[in-house]
Amino acid sequence: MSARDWHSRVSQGCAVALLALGCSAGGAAAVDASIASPTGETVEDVAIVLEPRGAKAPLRKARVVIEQNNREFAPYVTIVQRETAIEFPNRDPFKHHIYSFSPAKVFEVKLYQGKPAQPVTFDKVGVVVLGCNIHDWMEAHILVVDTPYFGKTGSDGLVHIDQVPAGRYTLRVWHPRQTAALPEQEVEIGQRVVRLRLVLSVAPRPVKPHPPMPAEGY
Ligand SMILES: [Cu+2]
Repeated sequence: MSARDWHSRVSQGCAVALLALGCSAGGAAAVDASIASPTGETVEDVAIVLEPRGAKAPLRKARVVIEQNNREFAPYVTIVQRETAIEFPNRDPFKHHIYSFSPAKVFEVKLYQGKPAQPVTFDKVGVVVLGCNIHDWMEAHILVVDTPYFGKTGSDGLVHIDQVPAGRYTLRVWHPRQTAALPEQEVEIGQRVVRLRLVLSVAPRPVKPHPPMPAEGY
């Protein structure tokens, strides 16, 4: 899925409230967002992405790690800027074999333990779904974006994006299990904190029970 496709479908049922309020303490521009479900529950792992509408955003090198631990990926959702290299250390005492068939990045790291010799660089914008050949239930999502200004909500449904230069941005909202996309919108960032209150409908994560650990340990 390309970045353009994220919001090709506009949600009819989701309300969006956008408010710009008050000066931030240090005059630095920032975005504070809270995301709730239509019934008022907080929503975790929602990506909030700000793409500059003018000049290209600078590339920021970040060290990003997605672990395999207790036969799960952690974290479940990762957002990175294009060209970011991600490490996939296996913390389990047995092997994983991770892969993606997503057009934004097709790759696999074959049966391995410990830390693979090379990180994987994500050079195309889009969504990458990770799986594991050994453990069918393992699943994680990488959102590759063309900007360093992004964040994702914690379990409290809140996200804070700091140090955003003043200017006009396209705001995108995304969650891997959203049932309808929110429309993108334009946001003006100045010497104020932009506060967003968003409503997003997200399907529950399917419960995929882990089979008991076999005696040989995988
Ligand atoms: Cu695995």
